[in-house]
Amino acid sequence: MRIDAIVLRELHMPLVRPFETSFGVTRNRRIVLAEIQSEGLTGWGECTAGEHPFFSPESTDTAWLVLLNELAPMLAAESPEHGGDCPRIFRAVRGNPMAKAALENAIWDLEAQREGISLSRLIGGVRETIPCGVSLGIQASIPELLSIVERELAAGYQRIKLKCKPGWDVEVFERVRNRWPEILLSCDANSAYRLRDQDHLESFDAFDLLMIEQPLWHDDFYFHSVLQKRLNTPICLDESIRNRRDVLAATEMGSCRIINIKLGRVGGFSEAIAVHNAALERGTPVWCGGMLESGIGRAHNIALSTLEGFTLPGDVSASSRYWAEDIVEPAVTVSKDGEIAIPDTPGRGYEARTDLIEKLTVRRETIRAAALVG
Ligand code: OSB
Ligand code: MG
Repeated sequence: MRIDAIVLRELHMPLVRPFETSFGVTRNRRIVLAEIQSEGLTGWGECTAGEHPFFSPESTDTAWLVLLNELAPMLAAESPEHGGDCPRIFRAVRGNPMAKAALENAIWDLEAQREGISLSRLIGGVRETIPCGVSLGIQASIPELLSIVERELAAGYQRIKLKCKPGWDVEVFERVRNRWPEILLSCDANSAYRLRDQDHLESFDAFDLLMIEQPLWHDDFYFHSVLQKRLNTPICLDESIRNRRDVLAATEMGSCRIINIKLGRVGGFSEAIAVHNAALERGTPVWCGGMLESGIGRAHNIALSTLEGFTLPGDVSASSRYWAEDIVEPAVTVSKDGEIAIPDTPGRGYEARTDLIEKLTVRRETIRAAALVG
């Protein structure tokens, strides 16, 4: 496909409520979107980098520079036929997976539109609906958290994930478990613990958690394998898993029993599918993580979640939990039984609201193939 233009935008989007993790509080998202125009069609991708390099080394600002100065010119100089061509096109650039994913996922969206099929079908998805969970941030008090859990369960969500850190963990789990003995409950530490906390982490076993997500260092496999041997609760790796090889290493070493897949963290659909396939071959369940995405990134997460190995409820939830107004039409909604229905229209299945996107844009750059500029 001929690439006519790549438009990069930064949008400012205030969250409806602050989101607190062990690494900080997010109130306002600064989201980079990639819009790729090709032969009358428009593909959209979202860069999931955070405002600060706290989850991973990328941030909104680093991704912007890498997209503008390196990746978008590389892509504009090519005519990729498939989203799957992007890893080769971007191969010279080390790291920066979230920046790469913004462009690669927009090409997958375009490819699905050109083929006249949904993105889910293009990637080989097998589900008509996907099961949804919620990720609940650290709150000012336990009673406040309990009322949020109550609300999300009433809304139908199938799994509650509690962000945790030293000082916001066992007491919280105990209170939630006492009130809801049967629900699927998990926790996510975002690397807040160290090996000296092993006895403390072992005490989490008492709460029948579905998993403990990324308890130790963001880049570690070995010490997670040491910890996993001591725990009955499965460890789930998020931050550590960057590609398919990491799945092989982590499963061989016994670093985890469950894997969280995030499109941005692994660099886009090509690697996400490879990660999924490797996990499926090894019998390791996966689920789709979230990064407080706008509707564009959310649409891609929904398509990814339809692959066979996504057997656990993900962190993909309704637009209204994040945004007063989402930038897609229709907004993402979740049914009373906690499911999202997969759209079957061509491409990502959620229209970009270009007027609203324009209104929220604080900077914009257009990249064209060098031959077209002169
Ligand atoms: O670790 O899964 C995480 C949000 C930002 C950065 C990292 C994570 C998260 C979430 C939120 O848990 C998931 C969501 O609701 O989008
Ligand atoms: Mg996580």
